[in-house]
Amino acid sequence: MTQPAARRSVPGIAPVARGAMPSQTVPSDAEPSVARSDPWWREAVIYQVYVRSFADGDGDGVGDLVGLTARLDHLTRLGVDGLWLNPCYPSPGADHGYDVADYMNIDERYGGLAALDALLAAAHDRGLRVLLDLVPNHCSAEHPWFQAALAAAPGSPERERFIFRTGRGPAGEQPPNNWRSVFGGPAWTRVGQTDQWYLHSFDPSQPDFNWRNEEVRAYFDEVLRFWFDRGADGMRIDVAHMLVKHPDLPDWPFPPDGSADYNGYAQNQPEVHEVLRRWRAIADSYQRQIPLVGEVWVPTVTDLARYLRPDELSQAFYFDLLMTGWDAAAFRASVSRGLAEIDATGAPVTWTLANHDVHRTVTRYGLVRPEGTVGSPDPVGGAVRARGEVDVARGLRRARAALLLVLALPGSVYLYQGEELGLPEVLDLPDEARQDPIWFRSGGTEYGRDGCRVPLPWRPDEPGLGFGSARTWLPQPAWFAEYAVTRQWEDASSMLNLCARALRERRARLAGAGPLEWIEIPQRPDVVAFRRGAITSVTVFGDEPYAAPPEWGRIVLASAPTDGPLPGESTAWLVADTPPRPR
Ligand code: ISL
Repeated sequence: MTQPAARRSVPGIAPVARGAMPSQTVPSDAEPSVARSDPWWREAVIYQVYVRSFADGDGDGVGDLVGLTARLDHLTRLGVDGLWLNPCYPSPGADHGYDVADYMNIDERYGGLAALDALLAAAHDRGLRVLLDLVPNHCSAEHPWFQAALAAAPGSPERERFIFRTGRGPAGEQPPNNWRSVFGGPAWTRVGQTDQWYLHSFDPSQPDFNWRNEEVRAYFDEVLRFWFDRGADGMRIDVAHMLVKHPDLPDWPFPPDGSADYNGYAQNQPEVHEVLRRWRAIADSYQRQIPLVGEVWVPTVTDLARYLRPDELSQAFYFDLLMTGWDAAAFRASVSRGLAEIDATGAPVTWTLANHDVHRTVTRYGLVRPEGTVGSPDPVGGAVRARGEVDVARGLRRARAALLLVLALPGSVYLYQGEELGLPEVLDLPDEARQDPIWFRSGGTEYGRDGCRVPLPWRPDEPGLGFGSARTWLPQPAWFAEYAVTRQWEDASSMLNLCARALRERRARLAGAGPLEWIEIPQRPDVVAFRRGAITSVTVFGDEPYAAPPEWGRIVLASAPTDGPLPGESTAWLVADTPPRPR
């Protein structure tokens, strides 16, 4: 049921031929001067592809790059500007690719390097950019450097690339400090029965690199150049705030009542900015605009803004809004904070409501009765992966409304695959199917992230719902069929059609529209409205309908059916035939 791909010409994209490796010295930017002055990514909508769950090209139950390339029409029809691929490098898969064993290759299970070249060519041909995912904080324990470190003596140059320390206690049998792994348990693993331990901020199979070591820094310079030379259009940077640790690795004063897990010595150290500046210089040495998009979880928006100084990251996900519940005042405050603090850096705010680490939007907004506290080892896990009774219809209404609100904001937007389908989280995966290391490391107290990673439903009446294999790597629930792509294209009121229309309207009416202007509605504190470019965006957070003043114009798009007042829990975009005069 897919339509032929629309061919768009986008300045700055040079088609990359299958198997070709554009060289760094040969500019691959068709119109560098245009792109230079107006970076393409500032207002881009990027679709996040969790490759193993998007589409399966070889029938083994796991999504791959061949499957993705074959379904790019879905993304062009949706109308996004590009895609970000979660890691698909060779990896034992303990954290599904966030444990990289070879940084300059593509896993054969995803089709190898040839499949990536083919994807780049096909995407560029359609005017879609492709961002890859850099995982620099840690590698896989199977990476040759870590294997060499284990084989080498304490204090050797091989061990210096990682963070090995002598344990505490008479025989070094206690971890060197009190740091905890984000996935649960101590952040240290002992090397056999020796007194040596190595640091892993995540799973023991993901040893942390020592970013105070020049060899590590030089290695990642090479990794970045490798992918940019090959035609990658940008990089998402995994846990960009965590690379550098406090030089003395002191104990962190965790509150004894266990109320906070944040460890200020394990992240957000001043020297991390040296690394980001170095990468920025590399990206800027190319003749095309290459964004570096950071995954940065830091305590405040002010902290976040430090990563976005002009010579550091181009963008960083604005998780503040993702962590905000369905509440008018909180939403508006979060958006204002982002615009004030992030805009001041000169970087665009990079909005996102979902990714592969958090509960799906429909479920977050539809949670009517949370189930006590979440025993999450991860400082933000409890907020973004709360469980309990979910009102799916309500969650979907809110997710539709939130999506329209966000798409009207100035800046760039990241959509997580399945968000365009309004997929809810799969909360009831059988325990034996779960694969997330968080599930194992927390001793089963935190269900982790598998529920947002279930393979996508494409066609309702095929085995595996058209994913490409009958047995998918995580089981799809029967109700996934209702959300299938083909079914949604046929339904004018579907989330997919709403999303596609919103992207079209955004492109047509909001490109280069500049900042927003809030509209105060004192009598309705549950309504958030702003004007931007030709559009007035109005979101009703409460249940009561709201009649927008006639001078705001006619509705061009609404997240819920209406022929008069806007229903509760909806967003509408209005356009006045004569734009209101600036006040
Ligand atoms: O998961 C989180 C939010 O729920 C963050 O607190 C946490 O830091 C996050 O897990 C970091 O994410 C990134 O690095 C991990 C990987 O498992 C995630 O998938 C990735 O997005 C380790 O590489």
